[in-house]
Amino acid sequence: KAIPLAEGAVVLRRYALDFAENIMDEIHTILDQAPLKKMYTPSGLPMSVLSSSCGQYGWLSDQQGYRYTHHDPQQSKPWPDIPKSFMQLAQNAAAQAGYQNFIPDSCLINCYRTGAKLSLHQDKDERDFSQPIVSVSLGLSAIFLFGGLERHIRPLRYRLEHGDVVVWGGATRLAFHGIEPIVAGQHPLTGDVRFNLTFRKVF
Ligand code: MD3
Ligand code: FE
Repeated sequence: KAIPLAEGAVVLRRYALDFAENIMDEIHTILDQAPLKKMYTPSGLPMSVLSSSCGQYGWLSDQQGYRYTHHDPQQSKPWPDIPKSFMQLAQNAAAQAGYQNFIPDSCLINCYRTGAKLSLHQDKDERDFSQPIVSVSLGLSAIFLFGGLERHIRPLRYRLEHGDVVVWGGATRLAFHGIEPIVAGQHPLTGDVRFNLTFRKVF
């Protein structure tokens, strides 16, 4: 069942649970072709999260800034396709939240090791903010920080667990958000890490 977290955000708790093994197999196949890599903020600071992408566009961050590209720069070939099962999951989840025509062209794969975090930020590199973002959490749980539309608003803390899917649309699409440092642990499917997938329509 769909639980509204805030105006425009719909949490589908454990929605991906039955697909998690298949998703992890697909993730490993993708990462064989487009390995995880460390990103750097435009100011040159290393990020603690490791990232890769699949789909028509992949997300990159380095001293040249945040951007989406057709190619994995380390592979000189296009990003791997988004697997059909990923598309179905993302589209079904979006439909549950009222988005009947969500066709993602990018899936960002984030890998969090112990202590990895994501500072409060907005996702503004996509063209059309009326399109939602669908996120899928796998493995170790995380404390998600859910802020407001301005950076100074103190974020709410919300636990995201293995299999949780959230559709971020409406007013929450431009909300500040982040992830608290991941606490050490072991998960039967992912071992000592958390994976997060974010499905987006970038262009
Ligand atoms: C709320 N990822 O990739 S997922 C990101 O767990 C990102 O890896 C986090 O923030 C992660 O940009 C959080 C949940 C999420 C994703 C995108 C959002 C929440 C969002 C965009 C707008 C508002
Ligand atoms: Fe984000």
